[in-house]
Amino acid sequence: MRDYASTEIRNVAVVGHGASGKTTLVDALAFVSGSSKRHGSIKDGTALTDFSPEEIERKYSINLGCAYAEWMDTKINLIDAPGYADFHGDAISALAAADGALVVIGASAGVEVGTETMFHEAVTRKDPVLFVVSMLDKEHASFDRTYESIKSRLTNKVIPVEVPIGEGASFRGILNLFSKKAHLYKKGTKAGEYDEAEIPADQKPTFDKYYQELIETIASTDDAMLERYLEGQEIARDEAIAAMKEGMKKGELFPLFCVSAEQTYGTRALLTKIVELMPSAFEMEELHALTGAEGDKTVEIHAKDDAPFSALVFKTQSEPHVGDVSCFRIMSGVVVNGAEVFNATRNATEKLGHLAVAQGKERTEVNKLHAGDIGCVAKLKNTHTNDTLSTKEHPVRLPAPVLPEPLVQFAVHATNRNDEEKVQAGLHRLHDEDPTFEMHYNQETHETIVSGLGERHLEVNMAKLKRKFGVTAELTKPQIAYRETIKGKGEGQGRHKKQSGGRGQFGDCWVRFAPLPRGEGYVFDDQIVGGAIPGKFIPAVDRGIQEAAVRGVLAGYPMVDFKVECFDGSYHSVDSNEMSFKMAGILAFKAVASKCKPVLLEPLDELEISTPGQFLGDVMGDISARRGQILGSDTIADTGRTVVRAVIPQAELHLYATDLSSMTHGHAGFTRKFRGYEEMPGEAAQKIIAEASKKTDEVLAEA
Ligand SMILES: Nc1nc2c(ncn2[C@@H]2O[C@H](COP(=O)(O)OP(=O)(O)OP(=O)(O)O)[C@@H](O)[C@H]2O)c(=O)[nH]1
Ligand SMILES: [Mg+2]
Repeated sequence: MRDYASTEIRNVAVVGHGASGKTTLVDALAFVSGSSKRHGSIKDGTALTDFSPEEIERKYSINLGCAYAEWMDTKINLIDAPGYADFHGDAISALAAADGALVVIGASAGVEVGTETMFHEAVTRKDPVLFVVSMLDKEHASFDRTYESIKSRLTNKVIPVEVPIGEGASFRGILNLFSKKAHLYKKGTKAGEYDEAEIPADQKPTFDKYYQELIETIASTDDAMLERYLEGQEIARDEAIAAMKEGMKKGELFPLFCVSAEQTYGTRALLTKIVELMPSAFEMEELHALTGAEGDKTVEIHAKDDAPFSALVFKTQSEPHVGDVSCFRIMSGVVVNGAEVFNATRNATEKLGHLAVAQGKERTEVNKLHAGDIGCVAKLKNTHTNDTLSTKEHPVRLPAPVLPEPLVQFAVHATNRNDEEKVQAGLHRLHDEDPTFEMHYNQETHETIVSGLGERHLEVNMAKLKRKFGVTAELTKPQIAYRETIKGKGEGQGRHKKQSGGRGQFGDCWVRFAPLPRGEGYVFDDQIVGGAIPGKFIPAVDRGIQEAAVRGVLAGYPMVDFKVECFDGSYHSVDSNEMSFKMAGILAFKAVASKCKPVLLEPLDELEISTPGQFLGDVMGDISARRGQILGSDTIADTGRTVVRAVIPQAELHLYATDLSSMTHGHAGFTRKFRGYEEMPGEAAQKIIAEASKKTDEVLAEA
């Protein structure tokens, strides 16, 4: 491959709802341009950017994928983003690596939730957006309906630059409004070849209508142009394109194109427009990065070759037999094959051996890459997704894209107990690749918890674990870390006495229990006067009580938030020792705690749920059904959405993300954070207590 300078590079993220045809489009664009040798397909498992076994098996994208199309002396880097919400993290990373977005919309489905999400992400990032109506050959395809759905649900600044001739089975061409020509396709077209023709007579009214709309819209972006247009002057193609590009940059215009990627119809015109309308990598807006490992200063980063090298690693992926493959976007400077670079995020030096560009899973070695380009490299030792590569002389850290928080949790257990360590190591590696997949150990329930963006996300990661690291693990509903406390006061004795020949054991203590406010833990108060218990044995009483409290008195959960006063006792000058007083403490706990109105505490989370108004009733009703308490709600005027704040017991939140999504057809979102512990209401608590005693009985029966 030849060298491409920053001005000759376009970086485009291909985003949209699940199954809208993104991967098929990326494959077709790379193939039609001649940069990829084979026209792959999802059905055959040969699509360029869906090459992992997990993707081939499931027939949807899981990881972002990199490809390129060389067209009009330009290298178009295409980053294929997954569409399903479970893999939203990679879609954000794709946008972070690109300078513009193709938002793909299936012509039968129209705008869907994922289209809205990704369009808003792109607009928020101030990326120029180009809409692509895909699958126009499919049954029930409708250009008009799709166009209307964009206007009503996304933006009324959308403007068609192409209009299809025919739809569904009769889709056979496009009206190219800029060139004022028709592109006519023949059945069996292999690589987007078409006959250019005058606008067919039966299409003339359609053409006239959309042409007028296009030119008026473009002209109205500039007063001088509008004046000339109103005077009846022609707006030249180049001028119109330049104005449209400018309008896109400002977020005032969103052009719309038409394709059937499977048949390669419309792909050549789209490639041309990507080159003409998307900003070059050189036009990248300046970025602000932190310098040095400590990040003490901010610097401006420009896509210039003569600046120090800096690059954002937007994806790492480990592959058996290959090692880690890292994809990076160069933000400034050039990089040569074999260069030594510095990872300031982790304070590690890395060597870029076999510097390459990726066409799906194929990597082609290159000598040099310029500012703004996208490259990849294998076998970096310490570099993970979202790290910055730079140089030792000019270490910088680029702002990492903000990825969504994982909200779905499962406990994970190695299928084979001996594999526990390998499972842990594998899960860590999966997190390094995908920061939206997390793991932690819950000390209270002794379980490893994995969290992700959805059930499908976690299930796919278990499949990756098996294939990449050769171990299997199962996901189960996580145990809830209940606790116990007391609501009443009480006092009593713990007396341990044992006489078994030789030297005996003797310890005796009197204690008072009282509840403490939530979150205060445990307090031990030594009130012994006159040496009723010798000072050296008192800590043993405390330890005994703490040891017994770990197992509670109701259902085996740790008892918290209570105070113990040790106010009396007795000892034996020969038989008393620490062990005996610890036993006395244990006995005292058992005797007293159960008399002090013990209750179960449960962990609660605070949620902020954002939902469109029409689902509010269902969302609220569901919160009550989950024993939740609504704290308040706010309606956001310009979006018509309501944000509900509620406190819900963790025990009722397993799979909430899935349930909320099906309740609102994917339109609602939420955040969740730990709120604290509260007393569990009677009926629910009784169930947990009954379950615990059943478990104890089973253990006893087995013994
Ligand atoms: N008829 C027709 N089918 C298409 C076309 N493009 C894609 N498809 C089919 O639509 C399905 C989804 O296509 P993909 O390319 O995987 O869609 P995607 O947007 O990448 O999906 P995710 O990665 O899961 O978000 C596949 O079965 C494709 O074969 C098209 O132009 N015409
Ligand atoms: Mg895909």
